[in-house]
Amino acid sequence: MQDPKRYTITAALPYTNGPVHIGHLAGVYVPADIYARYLRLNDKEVAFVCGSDEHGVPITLKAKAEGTTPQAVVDKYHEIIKQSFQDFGITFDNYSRTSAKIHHETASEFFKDLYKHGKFIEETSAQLYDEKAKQFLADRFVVGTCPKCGFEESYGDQCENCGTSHNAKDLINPKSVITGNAPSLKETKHWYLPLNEYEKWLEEWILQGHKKDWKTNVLGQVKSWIDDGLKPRAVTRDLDWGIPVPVEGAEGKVLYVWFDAPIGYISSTKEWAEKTGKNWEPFWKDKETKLLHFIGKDNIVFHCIIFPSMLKAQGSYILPENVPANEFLNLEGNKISTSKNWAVWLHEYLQDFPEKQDVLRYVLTANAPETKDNDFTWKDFQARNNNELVAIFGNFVNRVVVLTNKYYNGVVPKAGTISEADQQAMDMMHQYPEIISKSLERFRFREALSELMNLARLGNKYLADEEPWKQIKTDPERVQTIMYVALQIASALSVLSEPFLPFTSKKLKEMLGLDQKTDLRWQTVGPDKVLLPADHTINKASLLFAKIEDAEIQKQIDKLEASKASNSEVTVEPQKQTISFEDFTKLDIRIGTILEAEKVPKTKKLLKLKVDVGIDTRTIVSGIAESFDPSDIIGQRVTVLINLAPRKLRGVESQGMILMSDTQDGKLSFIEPVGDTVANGEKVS
Ligand code: B3M
Ligand code: ZN
Repeated sequence: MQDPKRYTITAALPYTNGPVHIGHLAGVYVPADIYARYLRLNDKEVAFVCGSDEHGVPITLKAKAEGTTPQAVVDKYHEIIKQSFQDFGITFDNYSRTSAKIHHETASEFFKDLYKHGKFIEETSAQLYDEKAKQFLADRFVVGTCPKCGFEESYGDQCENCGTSHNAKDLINPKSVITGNAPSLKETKHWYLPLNEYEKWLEEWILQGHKKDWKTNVLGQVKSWIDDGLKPRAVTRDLDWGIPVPVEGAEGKVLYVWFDAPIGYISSTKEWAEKTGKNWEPFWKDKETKLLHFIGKDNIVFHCIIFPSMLKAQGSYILPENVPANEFLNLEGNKISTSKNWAVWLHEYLQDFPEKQDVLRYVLTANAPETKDNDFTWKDFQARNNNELVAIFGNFVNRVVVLTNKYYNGVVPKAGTISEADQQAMDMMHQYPEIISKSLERFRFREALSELMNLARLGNKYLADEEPWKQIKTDPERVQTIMYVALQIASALSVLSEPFLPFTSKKLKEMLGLDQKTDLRWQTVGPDKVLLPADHTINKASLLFAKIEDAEIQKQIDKLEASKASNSEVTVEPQKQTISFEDFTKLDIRIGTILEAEKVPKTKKLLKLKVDVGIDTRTIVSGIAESFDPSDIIGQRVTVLINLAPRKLRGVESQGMILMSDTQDGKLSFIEPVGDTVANGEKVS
C-alpha cells in the first residue's frame, strides 16, 4: 500500500500476570512506539492501541500461586503496567484492558456473528481432565512432551522450545500443572474454527502476497505451519475466568484467551474513538488503512494465522499489512523469566534511573533482537551510554550550545561565505530524514538509530575539522559560519531523534529555543527550511546524558545475582515419595563413555549419542544440546539408566537415559565417576 489514509498500530497486549520487562520492551513496545511517533511527525493519522490481556490461564495460575483471585491479580498488574508505559514515554493513543465492558461486548458480538454465520464447527470430544482438581486441562494448565521436538515441558497450546502451536491432547505424557497428576479423558463440547479451510487462502495471502515485504522469520514460521497442515482449533474453554461463551448450551465455558485477546485491539480502538469523538470503523474496515501488528516471535501464529482467519471469517475487516515480529532478548546470557525473576522490570528500572528513559530506549533499540535473539548486559548498557550517547550525541550538542553562548551570548550568528565543507555537511544533513525513513519503513530500527547517530557523528566531525575554538582567535568571521552550520545540525538532531529518544529531543528543543514551535515535522529538516535562523536566541547548555559509573552498574548486577541466589534456594525440589529398596533395585544404572555425539536436526535440545555402557554400545537421545556442544563431550564419562524402556524421539530410538544434574545457572551437568579406575559397564548401586 503506497500512501494509506491512516494507520492502525497494535502492540501485543501484555498478560497481566506480572509487570513488563526489557524483553517485552525491546521486542514490541519500543519499536511500535518509534514507528507511531515517526508517523505522527509525518502528519499521518494514527491509532496506536494496546491494553492489558487479563484472561487466560497464566492469570489463573498466578492467582493460585499468590492465594488470591484472578481479578485482584489483573487489577494489581494492570495499574503497574499502565503507569510504567506512560512513564517510559510509550505514546499509546489508548491503553485498555480486556476485562473492560466494551471488550466483553465486542468479543461476544464477534463470536456470535461467526456463530450465526456457521463459521464454527461444534464438536463434543474427550478432552484432558484433572479428576482431583475437577477441571479440564487446556493451554498452560497442562505440560507434556512436545510431539514435534521432544521438549518435555511443552504447554498444552504451544511449545516454548520450537514454537509449535498444538492442541493439549497432542502432548505426549501430559501432566496437570495444578496437581501434577496424569489427566484422564472426559467428554465436553467446544466450538472450533476450521483453520484448515483457510489454509489455501493464507498461503496465497501471506506466502505469495507478502513474500517480499514480510520479515523472513515471520514468513518462515508461517510456512512451516502451513506445510504441517492446519487443523480446526477450539476457540472455547471449560474455565471460569474469561468471557462467557455467548450461545446457548455453553454454560461454564469461556472464550479461548487467544480468541478474545486480539479482538482487544478492536475494542481498544473503539474505546479511544468514544473518548475522542472519532469513528473507529475506518481504522478496522477501510481498505486504505494500514494495519500493523507489533509482536514477539511466540505470538506469530496467533497474529498471522488465527486472528486473520477470524477476521476473514467475519468478512468486513481489513487484514494486517505487516507483522514485524521480533525475536527474543536474553539477559546476561540467560533467558528472561518472569517466574524465576530473571528480568529487568520496567517499573524498577524507572525507580532506579528516573531520568534515563532514553538510555534504555537507546540500548534496547541499538541491540534489538530484530533478526536473531540478542543479549542485554548491564556492561553493554553502560558502554553504550558512556561511549555513544554521552561521547557522540551529548558531546556534539554540548559543544555547539556552550560555544554559541560563549561567543555570541546565545544568539545564532549570521552565516558568511559558505565553504565546500559547510555545503557538504549541510547537504549530508538534509539527506537524513530520508535515510532514516527508509530504514524505519522497513522496520529496521537498529539501522535507523545508527543513522541518527551518524548525523551526530557528522556534527562532531565537522567541528573537529573546522576547529572553531582555534579559529576564533584568527578568523572570527569564519567562526560565525561554522557555528551557524553546527547549530543547524543540532536542530536537525532535535527533530529526528524524537521517535527514538523523545525525552532528549524535548530537552534539546528547549535548549535550542525550539520548544514553542508547533510546526516541527520530519520533513522540516530539509534544504527549504532553516530551523535556527540568525538572531534566534538559544538557551544555556544543560546535560543531555550523564556518564554512568561502575558502582551504579554493579548495583544492578548484584540485584540480579541476588535474585538468582534466592531463586536457587526456592527451586530445590522437595523430596519425592519414599520407595522400597525393591523399587530401587529395578533400576539398572551403569557407568559409560560417550563415543559420538551429533545434533538431532531441527531440534534445539536433542543430541544423538553413541554411548559405550560396557555391555554394548547404544544410541541414546538426550535433551542436553543447550548445555553442551557435541564436539566437547566426546570421551565424557556418564551415568546411564540402561533398562529404561526404549522410546522414539524425533524418529530416533533412544535406548536408555543419561542421568544429569541441574546447575545453578539453569544448565545441565554430567554425573561422572571420580578418577579413571571405574570401567564402562560398572554398576551404580
Ligand atoms: N498476551 C502476550 C504474550 O504472549 C499475549 C499477547 C496477546 S496479543 C493479542 O506474552
Ligand atoms: Zn516443541
